[in-house]
Amino acid sequence: MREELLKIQEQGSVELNNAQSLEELNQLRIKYLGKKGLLTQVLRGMGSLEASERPIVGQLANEIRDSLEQCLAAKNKYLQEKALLLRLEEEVIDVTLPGRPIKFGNKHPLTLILEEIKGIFTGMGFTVADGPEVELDYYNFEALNIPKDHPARDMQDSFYITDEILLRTHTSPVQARVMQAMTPELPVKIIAPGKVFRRDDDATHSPMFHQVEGLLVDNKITFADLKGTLLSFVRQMFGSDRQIRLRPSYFPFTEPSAEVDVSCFNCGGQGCRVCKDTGWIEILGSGMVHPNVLQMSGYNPEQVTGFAFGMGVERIAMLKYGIDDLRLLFENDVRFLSQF
Ligand code: 2NM
Repeated sequence: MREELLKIQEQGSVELNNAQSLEELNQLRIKYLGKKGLLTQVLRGMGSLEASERPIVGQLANEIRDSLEQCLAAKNKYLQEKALLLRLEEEVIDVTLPGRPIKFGNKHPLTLILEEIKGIFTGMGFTVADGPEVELDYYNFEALNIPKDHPARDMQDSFYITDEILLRTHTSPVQARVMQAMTPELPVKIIAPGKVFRRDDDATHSPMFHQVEGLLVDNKITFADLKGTLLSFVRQMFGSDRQIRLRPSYFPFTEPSAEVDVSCFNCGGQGCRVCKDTGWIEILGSGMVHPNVLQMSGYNPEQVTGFAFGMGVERIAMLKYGIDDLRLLFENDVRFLSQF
C-alpha cells in the first residue's frame, strides 16, 4: 500500500507539472484528488491493514494529498498567468475608437406643460398644493356641493374603493382640504395639479388623466378678477395676441359658472381645422365658488368670495403640440416622446 501511495505521489507530481492547459490540469485533479480519484481508491483498502499500520499509512496519504494539492495550485497559477499574458499579447484595443454616446432623456410632454402652467400661476402669486389621489367621498363630492344623485357619484363613472373612499375624480378635493385647513386665514390662493381618475377609456378619454385647478378666496374677489387672471394665463400660455370668451355653464361647486374659450392660436380666429372653423377653442371651466362650498369649508360667504377654475393637462398638451391621439401620451414610445 505504501508503494502504491508513493507511486501516486511520483506519477501525480510529474503529470501535474507537465500539464499544458488549465483543462488538462483539471482532468488531472479529478484523476488524482477527485472523489473517485486514485488516492481515494487506495485509501479504501485501508481496512485490510493491521490496526497499528493504519495511522502511519493515513499520515503518509495526507502528506501526499497536501503535496499534490500544492503542485496543482502552483501549476494552476502558472497556467493562469500564461493565459493572461497570451491574451494581452493578442488582444488589440483601439484606444482611438469613439465612445458609445450616452442617450439623453427628456421630459414627458405632460411634465413640460404642467411645469409651464405651474410657472405661470406661481408667477401670479399662487402656491402649489397637493392632496391624496385616494380620497374620501366627503372631500371629493360632499364638501363640493355635489348632490347625491349627481352622475359623477355613480359607480359607472368613478372608481370606488369602498362606499366612502374612491379615486378622486378631480383635484377640487385638494382645494376643499386647503380651505378647511386655512380658515379663517386669507387669502387662499392655490393651484392643485395632479392625477384624476374616471371610468372612461377611448380615443379621447383615459381612465387616468391630469388636471390643474385653481382657487382664489379673499375679501372682494369678483368675476373681473377671474377674467383677468385667466386672460393673463391664456396669453402667457398661448400667445400675447390671444383673446378669451366666456360662455355661461354649470358646475355644482361654482355659481355663476363659465366655460372659457381661447381665440384659435392656429389661425388667429379666422377658422381652421384646429378650431373646427369656429375661431375658438375650449380650454377651461371656471366660476365663482358656490356659497355652500365656502360655508362648508369654514368661510362666511357673506364676507368672502372666491373664484375657481379647472383645466385638463392632456387636452392643453394636445392642442399646444398638435397631438391628435391622446393615447400617444401614455404609450411611452420613445420615438414619440423624444420629439418634445
Ligand atoms: C372646474 C371648473 C369650475 C373648481 C371649484 C373648486 C372649489 F374647490 F373651489 F370648489 N375647485 N375647482 C372648479 C370650478 C373646477 O374645473 C373644470
